[in-house]
Parts: sequence; structure tokens; C-alpha cells
Amino acid sequence: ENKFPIVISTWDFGIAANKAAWKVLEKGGRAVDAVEAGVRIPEADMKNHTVGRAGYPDRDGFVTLDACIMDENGNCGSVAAMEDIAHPISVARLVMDKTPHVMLVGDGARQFAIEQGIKPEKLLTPESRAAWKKWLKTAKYSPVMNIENQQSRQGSKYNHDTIGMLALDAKGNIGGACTTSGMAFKMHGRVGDSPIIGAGLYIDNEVGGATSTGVGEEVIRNVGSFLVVELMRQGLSPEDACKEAVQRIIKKKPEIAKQIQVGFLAINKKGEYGAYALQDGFSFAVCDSNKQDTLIPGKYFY
Ligand code: SD4
Repeated sequence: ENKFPIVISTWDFGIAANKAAWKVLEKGGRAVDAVEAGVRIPEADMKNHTVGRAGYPDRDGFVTLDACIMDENGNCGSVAAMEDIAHPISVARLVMDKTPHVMLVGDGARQFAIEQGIKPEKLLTPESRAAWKKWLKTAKYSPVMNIENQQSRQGSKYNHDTIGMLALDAKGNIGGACTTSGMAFKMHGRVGDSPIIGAGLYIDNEVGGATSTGVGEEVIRNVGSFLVVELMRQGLSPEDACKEAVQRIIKKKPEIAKQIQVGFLAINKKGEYGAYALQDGFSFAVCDSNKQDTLIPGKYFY
């Protein structure tokens, strides 16, 4: 039985995103095209406050978006802390396809997107603005270290849901995408793991791909997605590789690890997949020719 094409992605909004990716995959399209089309769905979703257009702002009220994409040939593109552009994944794709660079940030990323014909727009929705105003009432406005973690400790509902997506196309090639508005009410200029190749996403077409969600600082510290792919190269299954990466986070910062969520998702060349998280509550969506809308709970440590 053929295990690919297949597409997997983080959290329950991955189901709708996978369907868009599947439309590309079922026609024999490339994995990298599938994942770009897929993650544009949550980016456009006005009810989704953690990715794209309707993302919550930083503590100063700016919506700043992070995204990256990687293909089967080691090509990659990324944008970080970009404002006014609703689909950062497509700007990341343009960085990959049209520039000699891998990563553009802030104003430079915005300027590049506009040069490429994308219309800038104000992204702070009335709902996001209201949530930010509410947060400001209780938040101490000072650059406290690890405020994102502290919010997680308070059980904040704001601190979830980056979409990371991995696809294996009909040719067996792998592509991946990751996009987010980052941790809500982060410091202005803060960049998480999601746009960082090797941290939030990594693809090696010889081995497999991995992506992450959760508190990005702990993922960056361990170069999480690269670690997962290298562990698969050494023979670990996708799930075991994700588990080992989670354990690495615990080992490095045990006190922080107890309080936060990080989840890894991985796929190998055979189309086998798996995930592992620090805490309960993580899930991922799977779509292949047999099942279009399966949601699988991630195994977890604590
Ligand atoms: C970040 N990893 O900016 C992202 C946010 C996230 O669940 O995934 N939250 O650190």
C-alpha cells in the first residue's frame, strides 16, 4: 500500500488546511506547493488568532507575523516580524524563489512583499484589539524575561497554535511550511522558532521532515526540528525522534519545561509519521487517500 501522497499538520485547524494541500497532492503536485496552499487556509481564517491575518498583536499592539517554507532540494525561504501582510507563507515562498537570500525581517520583508505585488493592509482586527486592550489592563508593561512562558503558566488560551505542515508528494518528495503570529503579546521585535529553518521547520529529502509548535524559545535553544530529522536519520521512528527532542527540552530547562507546551511533528521518507509534546492537549491532522480528516492526539510527557 502506498503511504504517499500524504499531508500532516499541527492542531485541529490542520484538518481544513490539509484539505487544501490535498487538492494539490492528488493532482500529482509538488509537496512544497501543497504546503503553501494548505497553510494559507488558517492564515486567512478570521477566527484564528494565532496565525496570519487575525493574529493577536504584540504587547505594543503590532501584529507581526513569522513564517518559513522548505522544499525537497534544500531551498528555503523565511520572513520574520513582518507587518501588514496577511499571508507570510507566500512571502517566504517568494524569498525562496526570487531572492538570493533565505530570510527577510521586519520592514525589509514588508517592502519586498509590496514590491512583489502584495497589497499591505492593517491586520489588527477589532476583536484582536479588544483582546490586547484587555490584556493591557492586567499585564505589567515592562520587558520581563520570558513573559510568554509566564502567560502559559497562567493557562492563557492565547499561547497556542502555530500551523506546521509536512507533505510527501506522489514522487516521494517532501516539503514543509510553518506560519504563526507568534506568542500573543510578545515583546515588539520578538521572533520565535517558526520562521527559523532548523528550529520551527526542517526538511531533508533523504530522511524526512519535522516541524514544531509551542513556546519557540525552547525550540530554538535545541534547534528542535533539525534535531528531530537528524534523529530519524540515525534510525529513530518519527514518534521516537519527536519524543527525544521533547526530552532534550526537559533536560536543558526542567523547570520551564513543566510549565509550557512544545509539540513536535515528523514524517519520514516512507510516509510514516508521529508526534510528541511536553503536555497533554496537542493534536495533529492527517490526510491521505484513505482518510481526509483524521485528528490524532499527540502523546505527551507530563
Ligand atoms: C512561537 N512557536 O512564536 C510559536 C508559537 C506557537 O503555540 O506555536 N504557539 O514561539
